[in-house]
Amino acid sequence: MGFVVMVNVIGLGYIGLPTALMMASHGVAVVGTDCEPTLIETLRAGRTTFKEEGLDELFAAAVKEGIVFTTEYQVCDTYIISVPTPYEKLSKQIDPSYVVAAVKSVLEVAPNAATLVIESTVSPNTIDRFVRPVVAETGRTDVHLAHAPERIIPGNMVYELKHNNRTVGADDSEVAERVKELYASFCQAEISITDIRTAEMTKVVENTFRDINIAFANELTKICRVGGMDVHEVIRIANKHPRVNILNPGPGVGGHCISIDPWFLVGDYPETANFIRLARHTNDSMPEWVLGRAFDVMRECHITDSNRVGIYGITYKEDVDDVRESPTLQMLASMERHLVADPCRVYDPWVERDIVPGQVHTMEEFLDGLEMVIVMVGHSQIKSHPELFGNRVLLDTRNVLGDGPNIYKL
Ligand code: SAJ
Repeated sequence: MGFVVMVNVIGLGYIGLPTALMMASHGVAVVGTDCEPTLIETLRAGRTTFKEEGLDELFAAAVKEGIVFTTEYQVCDTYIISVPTPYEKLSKQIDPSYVVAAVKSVLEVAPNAATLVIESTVSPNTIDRFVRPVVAETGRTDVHLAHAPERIIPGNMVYELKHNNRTVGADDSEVAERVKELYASFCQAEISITDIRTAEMTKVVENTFRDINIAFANELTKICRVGGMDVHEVIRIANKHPRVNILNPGPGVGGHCISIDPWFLVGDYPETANFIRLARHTNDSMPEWVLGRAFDVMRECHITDSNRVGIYGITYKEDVDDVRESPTLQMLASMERHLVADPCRVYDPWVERDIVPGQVHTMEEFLDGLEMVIVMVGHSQIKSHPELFGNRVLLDTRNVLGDGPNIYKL
């Protein structure tokens, strides 16, 4: 392939790290930079920083190819910026401060004609409004900007990095083609070229599409509960229609993407993004709704001691170790608001570090003395072995445990 471009990946989190590793293992000379010294130490010690299918193998391949990890920004042809983009809780608008800070630091070292590729998800116009002025302040007219939003799904990142179609937005086709060629070093799928604002919008739209579709499934769950119907049977049959594909209802939408990106559109277009806002509120209402449902099941099963009810699953979805914006954390916060006195017993086989009070670290310790379990995450551990729960009462919010007299659904 003979492909040796010096790339500095800025931000080695859930997206930056696999992207850096993927490029390095495909012949690109990569330096990964992160401002967090302990993260760099861990990587230098030969360990990855989160669990993900195929990541350790990819890491080993990248290290073999000579990837370097550092806290310093490098002098490079190309920078890939993949830092977090949270939103302001009140205005619902994007908080571009991490992106802006990264761009400023890059500009201090970037050589003439360097290309800055923003991978972080940003709302449409963020690059025009916040990044271009930073470049203009430095008086630099030689650097190029591009936006190449990531699309990989946690749980299948390594595969999707290679096989998902991608988008590259840039100001001119020559820059776009160069960035495309860089991604084509590992991406075997189609790479569409467009302008920067369109690229920004497509990314936010993709996640909003999914949020709205999950909200629809969640609203159906509530309707079916009130109407005494089995939502899963309704969805199963409705989905046999050739143009219907309803997603899975669940205890809420977590993660750092789908639960956040739609807010960018609501924040920027508050008068018009009504449907999107409602979907967000619907999904955000689910953890509290699960709590109400748990109380109903407890009543029905004559369980009066809430200390004998535990929560299985802390992560935002199955078989990942990411707990950001997780429905379980939202539900625990809601319990606190309702002044539930004792911390609930909580267990997640994917979460080794202590995140919440009441958390235990083995299934045995978790189940000891429990009469009921609220299953918030459908990890493979229980999907393939629902018998682990014995004959306890189960509130199966993910519909993964099958049917049984002790199994209640949302
Ligand atoms: N969920 C449901 N029902 C479903 C599907 C998901 O309740 O039918 C819940 C999950 O349990 C989870 C949340 O929604 O709490 C989001 O999970 P997800 O698997 O749908 O998506 P993420 O957040 O892991 O990754 C998404 C993906 N976007 C789309 O599928 C449009 C991924 O491709 C993006 O790269 C990623 O966001 C991102 O980083 O933006």
